[in-house]
Parts: sequence; C-alpha cells; structure tokens
Amino acid sequence: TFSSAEKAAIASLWGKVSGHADEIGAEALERLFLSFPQTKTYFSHFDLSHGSKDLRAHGGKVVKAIGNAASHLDDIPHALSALSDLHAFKLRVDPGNFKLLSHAIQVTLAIHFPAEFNADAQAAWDKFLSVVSSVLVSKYR
Ligand code: ZNH
Repeated sequence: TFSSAEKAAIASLWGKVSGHADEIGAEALERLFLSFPQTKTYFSHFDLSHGSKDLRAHGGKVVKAIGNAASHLDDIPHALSALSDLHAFKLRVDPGNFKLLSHAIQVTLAIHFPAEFNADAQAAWDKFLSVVSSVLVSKYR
C-alpha cells in the first residue's frame, strides 16, 4: 500500500506523462533495447528502428497500462488482471525483464521531468513500478 505522499508523487508525475504516452513509452522501450539487447528477442516481429510506428504504438500501450494502474493504486491487481493473464499465459516474458523495463522508464522520466522526479518521487515510482511488475508476473507458474 502507498502512503498519501507516495500517491501524490505518482499522481502528479502521471499528470505530466499522460499527454505524451506514445513518446515516453517509445523512448523507454528504446532505452530498454539499447541497454539490454536481449530484451529485443520478444519483439522480433516489430520494427525497432528509432521513432518507428511499432515503438510508438507499443510504448503508448505500456504507458497507458501504467496510467491505468496509477488511477487504481488501491487495487492494482484488479486493474491489471487481464494484462497479468496475458503476460503469464501467453507472452511468458522472463520476470527479470520487468526490472529492466522499470529502470528504463525511470531514466526516461528523470530526463523529461528533472524537477518533478526528485528523490522522493523516484522512490515512489520505483515502488509503484515494482508493484505493477509483481502483479504482471503474479500468475506465472
Ligand atoms: Zn508487456 C504486450 C504492458 C512489461 C513484452 N505489454 C503488452 C501490452 C501492454 C503491456 C499494455 C499490450 C496488450 C494488448 O495488446 O492487449 N508490459 C506492460 C507493462 C509492463 C510490461 C505495463 C511493465 C511495467 N512486457 C513487459 C516486459 C516485456 C514485455 C518487461 C519483455 C521484455 N508485452 C511484451 C510483448 C507484448 C506485450 C512481447 C506483445 C506485443 C505485441 O503486440 O506483439
């Protein structure tokens, strides 16, 4: 569960991100693929070149799912239930990759929102993204 300060930090940064979901998401994915090239293997059917439509479309989906979680901080498992099924039963992404994506997202947020993404906001987002990740891998077996 999140403290009211953590909730405020998540909501206020989400307010800045929400209008730029595709751009922020595409950049986070690009950082993921550059820093951890092994993660590209899940996306062999995508055009992963800089600024591609695939990167923007998928980045937008990922960021909007995070926004959905941000709007349901008291019940993230319920909000992400279908997505959790998809990752566990169909995509079977190695759970370790969620940490890598969370890291790439935080780097992207830090670069675009340096003033807002202070130490407290970073701690809150780190916790939030780890809750999102644990929900998405919770149905693995
Ligand atoms: Zn994931 C898909 C989200 C992580 C891989 N994803 C997806 C989607 C979403 C997401 C929203 C879409 C769905 C539909 O369409 O329905 N993810 C997400 C999130 C996260 C994630 C939120 C965290 C935070 N993923 C991940 C990782 C990986 C992945 C880490 C690896 C690396 N996903 C994936 C894939 C897919 C997805 C492969 C499919 C794509 C296509 O389209 O094909």
